[in-house]
Amino acid sequence: MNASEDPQQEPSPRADVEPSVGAVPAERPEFRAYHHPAAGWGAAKSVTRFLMREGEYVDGPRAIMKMNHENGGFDCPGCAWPDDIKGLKLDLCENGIKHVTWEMTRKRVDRAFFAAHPVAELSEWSDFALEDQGRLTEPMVYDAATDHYVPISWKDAFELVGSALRGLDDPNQAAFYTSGRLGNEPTFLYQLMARELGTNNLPDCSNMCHEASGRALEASLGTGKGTVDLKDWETTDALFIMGVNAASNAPRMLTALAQAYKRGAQVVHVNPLVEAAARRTIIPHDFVDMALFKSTRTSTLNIQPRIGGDMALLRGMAKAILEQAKTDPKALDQLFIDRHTHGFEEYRKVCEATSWEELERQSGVPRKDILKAARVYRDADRSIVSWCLGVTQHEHGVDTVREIVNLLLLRGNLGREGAGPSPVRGHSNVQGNRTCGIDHRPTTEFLERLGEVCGIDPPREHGKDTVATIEAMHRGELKVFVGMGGNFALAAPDTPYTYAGLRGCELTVHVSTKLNRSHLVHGRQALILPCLGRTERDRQRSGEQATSVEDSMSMVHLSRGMKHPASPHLLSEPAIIAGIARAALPGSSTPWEWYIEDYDRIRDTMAEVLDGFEDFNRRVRLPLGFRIKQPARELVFLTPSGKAEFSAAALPDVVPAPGTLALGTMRSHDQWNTTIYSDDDRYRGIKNLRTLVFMNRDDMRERGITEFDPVDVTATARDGSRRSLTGYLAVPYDIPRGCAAGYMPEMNVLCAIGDYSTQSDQPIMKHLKVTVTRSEAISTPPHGAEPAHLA
Ligand SMILES: Nc1nc2c(c(=O)[nH]1)N[C@H]1C(S)=C(S)[C@@H](COP(=O)(O)OP(=O)(O)OC[C@H]3O[C@@H](n4cnc5c(=O)[nH]c(N)nc54)[C@H](O)[C@@H]3O)O[C@H]1N2
Ligand SMILES: Nc1nc2c(c(=O)[nH]1)N[C@H]1C(S)=C(S)[C@@H](COP(=O)(O)OP(=O)(O)OC[C@H]3O[C@@H](n4cnc5c(=O)[nH]c(N)nc54)[C@H](O)[C@@H]3O)O[C@H]1N2
Ligand SMILES: [Mo]
Repeated sequence: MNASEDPQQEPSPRADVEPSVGAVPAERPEFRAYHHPAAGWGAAKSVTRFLMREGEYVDGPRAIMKMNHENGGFDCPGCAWPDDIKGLKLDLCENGIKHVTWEMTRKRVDRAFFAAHPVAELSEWSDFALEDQGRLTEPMVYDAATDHYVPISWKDAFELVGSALRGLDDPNQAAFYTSGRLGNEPTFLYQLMARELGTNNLPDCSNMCHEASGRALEASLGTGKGTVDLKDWETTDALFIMGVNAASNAPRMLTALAQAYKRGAQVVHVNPLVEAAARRTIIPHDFVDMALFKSTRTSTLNIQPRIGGDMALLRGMAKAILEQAKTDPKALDQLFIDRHTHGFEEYRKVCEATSWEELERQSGVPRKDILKAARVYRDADRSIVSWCLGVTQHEHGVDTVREIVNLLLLRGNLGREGAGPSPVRGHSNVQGNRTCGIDHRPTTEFLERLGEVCGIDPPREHGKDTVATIEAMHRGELKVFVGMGGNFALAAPDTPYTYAGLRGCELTVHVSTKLNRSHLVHGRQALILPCLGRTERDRQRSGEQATSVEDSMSMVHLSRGMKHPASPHLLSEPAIIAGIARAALPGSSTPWEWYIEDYDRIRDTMAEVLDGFEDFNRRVRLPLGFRIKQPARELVFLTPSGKAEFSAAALPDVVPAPGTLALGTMRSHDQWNTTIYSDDDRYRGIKNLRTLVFMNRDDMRERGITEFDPVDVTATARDGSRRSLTGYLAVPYDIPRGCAAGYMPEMNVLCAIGDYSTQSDQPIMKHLKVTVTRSEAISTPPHGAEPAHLA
């Protein structure tokens, strides 16, 4: 694979280093439609194979049994799905197990490894190979003279970061990125450090993920979170699952879907692709089902909108409900609308003014199917709408999430059992990060409380998000970049542009567990600071420590690692933050060292600063933890009108221009964001291939493309610049015409830095405007033969 950038764009100094993410690409790619149920024995087999490969069959299973337990144990870092409320002892999934095992590997990246491999050499390795080397063991600093990472003591490492931060003309020349698995306590310290330094530059993965959900819910309901919990999922009459590949990315949701089906609830999936979760599952911890190979349906209706067509579909459903209400007053909950909402008349007018033809065209869904979905919604006493990235990573992501709320408000599906909006968050603590202060646009009230309790004077000026951080690097305005977890270089859009930005920094610092691309695409000076993983024991002066996390449904609970640390030289994330803070702020009156001795002390301060964290230390130790109050759930709306706000936004035009396709980037089954476990995507029937484009057969035919033909994919950005990937293989798939899909992070090359939503500032990762043509660069191999670039 190679990527070319627009000649108008400034080339990156080492644009030769393109992401080469795949695992073992030498094997022949295969594509065979997958017909088996999700989870069940297929998942069990895959886990066994994975545990064998990682050599974890001794420690692995024992540790895994401790995952997601109500008392003790650690929270699965795999996703943000809540733990079973009945304290289910085997509340885990294939991908969670893979994720944890990946952290628990016995392989190590030590000083000998770095001595043997210069950065220039490592830069040629695939991303899979980098992470596959195992756990980082001690702090390393980049030595430009030899192009090697060499060992450095923790003390010197902290001093290096501290002096760089102290030497800045303006604290806004630094940015502090957070990847969403950082626990609440280190999160709180991290934002405190940034604000004590004087900046709100706190970009995070949320800027690429659910920013749109937060902003929409805030505008509609006054608080940027969902209102439901698992009990609601268990009692609802209708579940609408939009834009999420649950079988791969939130597999524990499968159990909830199967149970909903079993008790007769309606389960409607809205996705351009009919994903595995929209078919059947075998519930992995239901031993009878497993033994009898008994699968349960997980869907009663599948709707395939075009990419970006969700808002039109939702508006169509609302229009149908409003039309029905003329003869059937029960179709609307007029009492709820009158009492609790604002802006209904305007919304009704917008719905009435939009023609069915327009709704069909924009959604890509025939009217009869829109009506089918509306009927399910009308007939349900209680409905939940759940969504993930298929809804958020669009130009109009905020409007679409607000349209979800509009629909819910029409029938009073809020503030009562079994009803409400339910975003599925990504990283296991991404929601907690926001709650605990990672926000480049903090509220004045939060800053005032923080300042008062912690005795600092936080800056009021808004900070930079992910995209703004990269742009500031290019302007030379951002000199120090600290990444608290994650893999910024690969996760961010416009790969060569992001690389060049990072390389322009004076210092890049990454707190990580494994070697990744971000360590190799570094600033003039660079540090790798290795930390304890979530599975590992964190021993401090007062004894063993635990940190807390908040799941998608606002439950906060403790997570306690029990494994022996991968190396004696690892520090915990809180300890690393405190070390940097002390070096950067020598005169600080914040008791950094005292906090680290006992995390209860951090929690006591958090209880004073954060809404809903009163009595934090006691409540977090309750079985299953505690739920942060969600005012909208109690029908208290912190909006200017004091009511839930209807949004009457205009319908966007999402129909691709002739000859172009709308392309969504997504995850395969065997990957965790930028971490790739293998080149397979089991539920989509793919083996040994990541450099692919899923296309509608008719779109392929029109272009003279057949299965596995090499193609060039060219994206045109808003500013007219173009970015291409060549030699990808076309795969015919059940996807609406005009739509295409492929994998992140390889395809981030196609996503221009300037193409972010004007509503959420999120990069438009699910809606790239592309052309796909037969690749001229590579001669077409005979069908089934080894494609040239993979051979
Ligand atoms: N195993 C595993 N688990 C994970 C992750 C992982 O990488 N691996 N990542 C975690 C993170 S950070 C996140 S944010 C979540 C991500 O979870 P998902 O949101 O499931 O992530 P994606 O793979 O990007 O898939 C998005 C889905 O949206 C659909 N889609 C694309 N465009 C549209 C559209 O216009 N409308 C609709 N309705 N659907 C559309 C795609 O077909 C796909 O099914 O998962 C989390 N959990
Ligand atoms: N095109 C496209 N791009 C996308 C997306 C998309 O759908 N399409 N999705 C976006 C989304 S939703 C997200 S959330 C971002 C993800 O962006 P990030 O969160 O930045 O990326 P990850 O791949 O999750 O980070 C993996 C790295 O985290 C480190 N790590 C693992 N465990 C720990 C730990 O316990 N502590 C610390 N300190 N480090 C650890 C390891 O070194 C590992 O290499 O990507 C975004 N990028
Ligand atoms: Mo995410």
